[in-house]
Amino acid sequence: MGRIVTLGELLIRLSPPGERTLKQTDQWNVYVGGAEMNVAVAFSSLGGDARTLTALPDNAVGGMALAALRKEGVDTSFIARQGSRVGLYFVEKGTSERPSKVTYDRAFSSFTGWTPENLVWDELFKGVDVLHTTGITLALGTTARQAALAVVKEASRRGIRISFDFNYRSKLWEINEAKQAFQEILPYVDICFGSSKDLTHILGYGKEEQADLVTSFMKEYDIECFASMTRTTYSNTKHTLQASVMHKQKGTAYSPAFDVTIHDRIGGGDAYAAGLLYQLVHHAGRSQEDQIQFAAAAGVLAHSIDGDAFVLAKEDVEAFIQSQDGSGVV
Ligand code: KDG
Repeated sequence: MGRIVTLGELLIRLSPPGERTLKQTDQWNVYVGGAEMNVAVAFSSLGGDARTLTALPDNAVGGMALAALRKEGVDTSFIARQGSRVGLYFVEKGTSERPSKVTYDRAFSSFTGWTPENLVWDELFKGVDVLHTTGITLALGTTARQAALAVVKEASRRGIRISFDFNYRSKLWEINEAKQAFQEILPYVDICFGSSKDLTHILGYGKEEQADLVTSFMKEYDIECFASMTRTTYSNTKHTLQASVMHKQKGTAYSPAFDVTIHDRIGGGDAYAAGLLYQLVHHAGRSQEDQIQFAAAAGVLAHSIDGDAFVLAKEDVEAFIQSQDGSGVV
């Protein structure tokens, strides 16, 4: 036991170096990302056992992406080699004066045509505690949505905990479509990553006091725990980040608020999700305060790393916590 499986699309990110724009650049930094891939890489880097379920073309680009996952210790043995392309996205880094810009070029990626029909469930789920996916996967079309639901239902039927991050991307779909898809998956979800804005803006909950809002949501879908990360933004280069987790029996715990200098913020939410999953799977007996502090610290550190994926070890996270207040998790 102690293993997680993540399900979603791998994306290759192309970014001009520094603060150059797409039009200006003649050089590119290339990173392997995709929210669910990032969670698998982060979980593995922290010292856990992560497997990922996706599809990549059987060509050199697919091979490059596969190698990047393997390098970080992710189990790639269930990745299908099919279809003709890896999804791409382009990111222009923002400055204190102008926002970052994301442009997707991901239509018809190999993953959007993937179905779970050839999976051997017993093999896939051997030793697995948690299956993690996100709203991005549900946004990638009917085939991806149905595939995700089928995997989630099978995992849930086997007693595997389902972890879901809303990860709403307005460039991928409309709120009404997202609401319907979220309502379909939420009855199977045990661990949910999101914000009160997801609950009000997407699911249509009333704007009551935040604690009541989350409590009503958790009751309605029988969610075991709901984790949120709040960012108070000062600029595109600095913000303050605080995470909280509400457990249906244990109540709510908060991390300290961390001031963050943003080197590269993409993947911060995924590192934080992986950090909490790592704690829930490997340190279930720790206090919620320690667990959420570790998760938030992983999210903070991710902002200091180039690229989408978090590639630090749990010792780095612990050293960072101790450097902040001397009371870190050991
Ligand atoms: O959470 C980080 C992801 O947003 C990034 O890796 C790209 O998966 C991605 C997406 O769809 O935006």
